Amino acid sequence: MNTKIGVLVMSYGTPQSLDQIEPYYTHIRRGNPPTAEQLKELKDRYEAIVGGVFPLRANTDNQVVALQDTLNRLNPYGDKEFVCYQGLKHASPFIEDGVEAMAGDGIKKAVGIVLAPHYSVMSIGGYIKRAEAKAAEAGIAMEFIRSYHLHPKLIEALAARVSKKLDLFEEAGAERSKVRVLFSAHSLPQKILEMGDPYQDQLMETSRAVAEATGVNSWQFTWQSAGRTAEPWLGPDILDTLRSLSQEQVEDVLVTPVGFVSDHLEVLYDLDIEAKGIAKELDMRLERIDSLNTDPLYMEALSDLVFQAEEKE
Ligand code: FEC
Repeated sequence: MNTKIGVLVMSYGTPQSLDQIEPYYTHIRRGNPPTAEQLKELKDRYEAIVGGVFPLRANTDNQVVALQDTLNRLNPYGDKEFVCYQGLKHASPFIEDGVEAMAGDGIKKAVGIVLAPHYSVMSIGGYIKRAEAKAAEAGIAMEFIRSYHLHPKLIEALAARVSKKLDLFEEAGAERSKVRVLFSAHSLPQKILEMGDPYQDQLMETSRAVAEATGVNSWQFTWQSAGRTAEPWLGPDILDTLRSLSQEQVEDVLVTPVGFVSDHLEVLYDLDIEAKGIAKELDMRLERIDSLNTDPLYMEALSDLVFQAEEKE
């Protein structure tokens, strides 16, 4: 009989209905409930994207299914089978539920991977810490993938999306070399820099690699989706960057959110509604690359990483 290797696929999590937004937001705020005003503002954003549906839910489900299929299709071992379990940071099934489900199925060895390519102690570090603690309690030996921001298949998948959209700009009459490619990612509090966190450097490395792979010279990196807290967050924010680009007479912008791998609020609202709205006011054309979602190359990249981690165990 084949040995079952567990794969804990971790992702941010999203509510499943409008009435779950409050507990979800409270969880993100480490148990502090949002004010009525903050809650309304978040509900309004979810309603604006798809009217009460939460795309990240189905997208994460699809990614987990696609990853399990890819793992078992490319499986280089004759005596092992890979079984994926979901573990979400801020919604059910939580990271701890995923580890418990593996233990319940008798899994003894597992690999943990996050559906986000760049390491920060405040993002991936947090996922791993929770999974490690629960795995130790459940008696599962786990190996973790901390980042994969330069995996060649990830870069290839992102580069293909950038090229496809640049072709569309050209077809619409724009000069390819004049389209400004704006790589973006979720901002984090500035204090991560004093902590020597690799997040910013990894994001720059991904951006540079995609620019090189696509022959793009006119590019820059910008932050997006900063939290609504009093402390300083990494900037410039994309909305300010768009205003500066307008002063530089840039007319065409291709947003490439390298820190996200799925369609969700931070892409569908922060970029497609908010950033596009500002671009319109500034008389700029703003497009964004399609999200990776279940892109086969992305699934292959994740599978390679799982196999490598499994060999280390
Ligand atoms: O579609 C959805 O339902 C969820 C979209 C979503 C993703 C996501 C990814 C990341 N976040 C990261 C860091 C922070 C920090 C705070 C924070 C707050 C929020 C709020 C919402 C939210 N995040 Fe998120 N994030 C998503 C959604 N995030 C909603 C709360 C309202 C707001 O501030 O907009 C601040 C927490 C605090 O108050 O202390 C920090 C990072 C990522 C990318 C890596 C990953 O996916 O884990 C980093 C998707």
